[in-house]
Amino acid sequence: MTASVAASLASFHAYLRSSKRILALVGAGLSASSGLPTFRGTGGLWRNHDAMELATPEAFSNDPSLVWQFYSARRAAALCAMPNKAHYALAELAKCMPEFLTLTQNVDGLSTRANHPPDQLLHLHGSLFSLKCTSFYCDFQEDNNFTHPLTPALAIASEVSAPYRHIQQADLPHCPKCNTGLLRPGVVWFGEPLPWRVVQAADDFISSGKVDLILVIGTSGTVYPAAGYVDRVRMQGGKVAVFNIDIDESDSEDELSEVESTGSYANRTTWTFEGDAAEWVPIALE
Ligand code: BJW
Ligand code: ZN
Repeated sequence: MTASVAASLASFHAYLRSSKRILALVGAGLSASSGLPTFRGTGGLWRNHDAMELATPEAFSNDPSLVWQFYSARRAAALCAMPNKAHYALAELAKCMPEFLTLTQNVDGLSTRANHPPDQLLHLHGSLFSLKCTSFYCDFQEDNNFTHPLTPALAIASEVSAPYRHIQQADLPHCPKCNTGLLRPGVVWFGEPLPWRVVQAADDFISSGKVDLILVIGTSGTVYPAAGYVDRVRMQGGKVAVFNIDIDESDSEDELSEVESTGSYANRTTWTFEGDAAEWVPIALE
């Protein structure tokens, strides 16, 4: 570890210990070292499968067979993956800090499997293991369905890279309540609202007192409204710590200007920890 990284870590530790209310915004990079691909960038999910083609309600209604094979493979991968040290470190911090909240954009269930306290974990984009009926007349929703494959026909989709083969609609998952509606994954697609209760709980946390610190872990910060929580904390006067394998210049701007103007790391508004989140988050939160 270089002297400047050690100094940065020391100043972060001091601020962390003095913080009363902390928010964590996490994304796909948190689960990267658990073997789950991210969405954008090298190895990103969308490289072989176009995001707009697969993660929209229109895509599902145009070709439910394609979209179900994609999500079936993702369910299989998430079930095989294990939480990593960063998932556990966040869960431990939550257990010893009552005013700590994790906002996860991930749908893989790994934070829950790391025993993150459920009342301090909000799933902004739903879950791969929730199912919803698509019939307008039916309100069926099921959480924590870990069956794989969901239908015998979906056994062909056990890997994201498995070749596509058309599956008849009758052989895709159907609703056990109305018996006619096609089921869909309980995730939030582009153009869909985030779950109302989740947004409400996140807003309540932010508006019921100043958030001292937001940990931004393994997310590109390109998808809204999730990305907007960082600026909301900053506007309250809270500080930002970014953990990412690929820090871009805008992430470290505050840090550099503060170091240049004050000559010290003590009052920086942003900390940046470049590298694998599974390595850096446990070190930073210890
Ligand atoms: C590592 C690492 C390692 C790698 N260690 N780091 C305002 C402005 C502009 C647009 C909009 C706006 N408000 C809304 C929009 C539209 C849209 C949007 O944001 N579009 C943008 C693309 C421009 N937003 C929406 O449509 C949202 N809905 C909405 O706003 O509704 C309004 C409404 C109201 C009322 C009625 C109707 C509508 C919904 C967004 C849903 C996003 N869904 C997805 C798919 C979920 C299901 C699935 O998993 O398939 O969520 S898209 C995808 O992106 C997924 C992710 O959760 C999300 C974020 O991605 P994430 O996690 O940041 O991953 P990556 O790959 O982008 O980044 C990984 C990062 O990790 C990188 O930085 C790496 O460097 C790093 N990394 N390895 C540390 N080892
Ligand atoms: Zn139904």
